[in-house]
Amino acid sequence: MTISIPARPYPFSFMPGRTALVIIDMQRDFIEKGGFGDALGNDVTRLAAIIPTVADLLELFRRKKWPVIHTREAHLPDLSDCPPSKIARGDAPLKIGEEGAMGRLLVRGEPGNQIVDALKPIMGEVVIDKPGKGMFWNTDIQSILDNKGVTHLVFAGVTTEVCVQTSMREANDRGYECLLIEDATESYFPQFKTAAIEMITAQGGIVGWATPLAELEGAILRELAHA
Ligand code: TIU
Repeated sequence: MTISIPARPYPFSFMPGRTALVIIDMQRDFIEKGGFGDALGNDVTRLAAIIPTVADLLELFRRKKWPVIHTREAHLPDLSDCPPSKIARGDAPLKIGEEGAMGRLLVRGEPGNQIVDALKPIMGEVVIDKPGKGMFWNTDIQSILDNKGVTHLVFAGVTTEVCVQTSMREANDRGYECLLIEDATESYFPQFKTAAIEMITAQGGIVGWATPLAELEGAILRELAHA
């Protein structure tokens, strides 16, 4: 069975069972005050606004028993997996590994590194700690997807033009068909979100597809009606 979803730049088709949801970095570090995103000078409230939509998308995959993968941007406590260039970049008052209001910034196991309560992973869902912006570099994601037979990825999370776009580009280069749920992703910069989605879908879907959650929900309902 194949499900076809209206999307930009043309309908996205996928087979249930070969499709995983990837929720990128919905962690307190980026979404709450006192975290890494806040230390970089960003207005974090923009990102919190998508939590209900991401929760609906997550619930849809859970109901269907389709695979779910959560990522976190996270470094080892000794920062041995963090390039010095990444720590040094910018003039933030707090750097990666320094103590913030929710523990050490972007460090595994710290309170700020946890996924927000509304989207907490449950048993059976994969959680990937990734040291880069992309989800493939220095992680086990490729073998996890291979073992599950996944060929299609549905993306959500933050931020659109940084970790989401980098992960989609990495996935696209590895042959995955990628759909971004455009109201389940957000940026600190609205113009960058718009531009990232345009870049992803331009040139016949050079990186992948984009569509609102309602189109995915509608396509699944239509499929059930025909089943
Ligand atoms: N700063 C910013 O927009 N994003 C990041 O640093 N990481 C992710 O996007 N997860």
